[in-house]
Amino acid sequence: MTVRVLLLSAFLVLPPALTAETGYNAWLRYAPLDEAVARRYSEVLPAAIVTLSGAAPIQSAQQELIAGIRGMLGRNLQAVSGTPAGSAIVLATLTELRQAGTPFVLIGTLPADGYWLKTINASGRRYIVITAANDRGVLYGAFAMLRKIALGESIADLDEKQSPSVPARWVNEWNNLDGTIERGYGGRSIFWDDGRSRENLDRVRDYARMLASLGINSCAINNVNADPRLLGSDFIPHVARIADAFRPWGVRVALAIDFGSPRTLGGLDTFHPIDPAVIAWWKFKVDEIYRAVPDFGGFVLKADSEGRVGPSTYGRTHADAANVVARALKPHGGVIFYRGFVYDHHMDWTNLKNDRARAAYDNFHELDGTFDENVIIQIKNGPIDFQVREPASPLLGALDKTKEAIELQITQEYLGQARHLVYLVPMWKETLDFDMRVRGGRTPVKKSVSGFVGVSNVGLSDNWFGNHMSQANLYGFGRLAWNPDLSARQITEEWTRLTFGNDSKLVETITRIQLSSWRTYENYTGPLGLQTLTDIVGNHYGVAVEASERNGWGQWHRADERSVGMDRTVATGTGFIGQYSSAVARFYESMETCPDDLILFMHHVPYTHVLHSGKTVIQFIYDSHYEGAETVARYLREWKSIKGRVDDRRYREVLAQLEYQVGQAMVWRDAVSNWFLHASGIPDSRGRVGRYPGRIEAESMNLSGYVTTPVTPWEAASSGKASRNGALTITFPHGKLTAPPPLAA
Ligand code: GCW
Repeated sequence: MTVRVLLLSAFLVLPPALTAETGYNAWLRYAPLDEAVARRYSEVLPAAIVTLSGAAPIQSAQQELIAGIRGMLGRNLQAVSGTPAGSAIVLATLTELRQAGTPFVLIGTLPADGYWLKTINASGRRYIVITAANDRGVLYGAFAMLRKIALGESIADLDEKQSPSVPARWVNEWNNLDGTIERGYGGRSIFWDDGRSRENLDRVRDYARMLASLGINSCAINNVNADPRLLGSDFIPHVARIADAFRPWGVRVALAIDFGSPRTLGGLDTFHPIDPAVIAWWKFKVDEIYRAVPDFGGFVLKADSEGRVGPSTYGRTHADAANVVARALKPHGGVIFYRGFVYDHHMDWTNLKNDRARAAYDNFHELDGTFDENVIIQIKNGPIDFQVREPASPLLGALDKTKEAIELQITQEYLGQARHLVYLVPMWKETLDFDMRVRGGRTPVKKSVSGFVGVSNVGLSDNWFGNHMSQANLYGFGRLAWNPDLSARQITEEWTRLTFGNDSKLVETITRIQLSSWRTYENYTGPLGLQTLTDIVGNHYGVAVEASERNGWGQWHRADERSVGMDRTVATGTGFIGQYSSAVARFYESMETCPDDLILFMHHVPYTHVLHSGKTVIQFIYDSHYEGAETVARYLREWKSIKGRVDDRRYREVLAQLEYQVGQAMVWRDAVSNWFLHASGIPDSRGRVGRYPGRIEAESMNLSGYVTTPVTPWEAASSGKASRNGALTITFPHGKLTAPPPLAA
């Protein structure tokens, strides 16, 4: 007995950061705060929490505050409904407050989803009012309040109004109905399994909670390479189940659609966008969806891209396609996100004037003004495809009479997937802050968009992404969609403190690693605007410098024995640069002003071209790869330096991920630098590339049972060769190693 009591109290005094955590609660852990801090909050927080209506998002707000305050401060708030008798936290819309009368009437307005946190002192009572124009806004206010407490900010005398930068804050989940996820790295779908909605939707509810905590208000639950079956009458009840799970968190369900559905699903002999039967089919289908899901958000459509059918089948425009669907949605208040990611993946690579980067602008620019007002063109941040570095897409800011949304990829497809730590907020900030200089003034991208869409692709893994640190990308996406003026540092510190705790060394270390990680990854996977030098026709993960070339996909870097880079100039190249406003075009067109970071994206130059940094292109490629790999090794050391400040499980899991990344960064370093040494014949001035003293090549060892085989691409293995097939004993100059046979042998 005594032993048990002792053990129990030992458990209670364990510092919270050290208890094992799976990462499931992400930034919504509500870990106990320092006692002194908790006391300060308890002094100003009333004991009761009141709602004035039964609206589900407001009920969620109440439960969330009760749970959060219990977790962080150890206090149990008393839930009350109706006008409070004493001091209280009050959760209500502005209209409900007006109905409640003095002292709750607040004079002021708020846009949809915005919130107002306000302290009211009246007749010796103290009210903390969390209000908004709509239910969802009240919920966002509750999360904001909890965030303040978790971050140690004052709540003593509140009067803070906040509203989102744009009305549409969506995530897309590229989930297939069989439960797989296209470009998903955190396990199988939380929505679908075996052709139907999952029996247990708890994860969906918890995901909606995470989205709500960031102010994300809609989620498209299937792959943009859409399965038409999803619109089938027998399938709509599955969509409705998911909508029910989302609703208490103010998240509307949305669907990706296949433009050929009137034919494949509806049994028509056409999907021609102005055919009366097709128009009627879309209307019928949309009405049917809204009967089952009255708060349905709308559609995402990928048409005429990567093998998807679209209006080009009938020689019609993207506007014809978008509008036929938009008109069906319009009476219900729904919107259609029409993807700007339209390009020809069978382009003739031998034609130096061809350029995939031109595609989005070329396809959509002239259609400006022909889209209905509930159409939003969804434009990837860069003109190619979520590469490690791209300039802002020229289409962002080129549509004056059409709504546009920026599409950012949270899932790290070309950015190390779940295996490399790469934090994307600094990259997104660069695009959002980039001044397109259109309409005669300062026009940063963030001011031109009326929507943010994040391709999230969470899965069933305990921590949703397969990497604890990747959660920061979803967090950062949501925070930027709410307020793109937040700095990368502020977002990172917030996330770190909410996710790992307030210990200052820990916050400083994790923030430093996260903030520099994009540059680090770029350094070893594709510097100077080369784009990610990966297998672009396969899984987009490992190194394959040549994979970009000699195919129709258009991710060309055009490296040959003398020079490298895509000439996108107006003067001699593809003319892509001319798609920007004249001020921006001038800046990229001239090598004098074009930044080093994008030089090979914009220009074709000799390896000996001297950069603004004073280095030649080839030496920069070598140096950046060594620097990138060294920095990952430093991350590992830095992570080890916070052992004991992070709970054991997450510490070990991130440690293992970083250890792996250190090795992979070396593989990338050697493969890319060797490839360029091979191509250019110019040695590394520091003598590292191609010379590895002390390294013993597997194929030069004395192996029994192994067979030496060539590797494709050759640069992915030292000397272009690998040894395979299960031998047991390796004898090399300094000794002997005995290894068990591989399982597959
Ligand atoms: O980056 C590419 C991906 C495809 C994806 C496509 C898109 C869903 O490799 O897997 O398809 O982009 O954005 O549509």
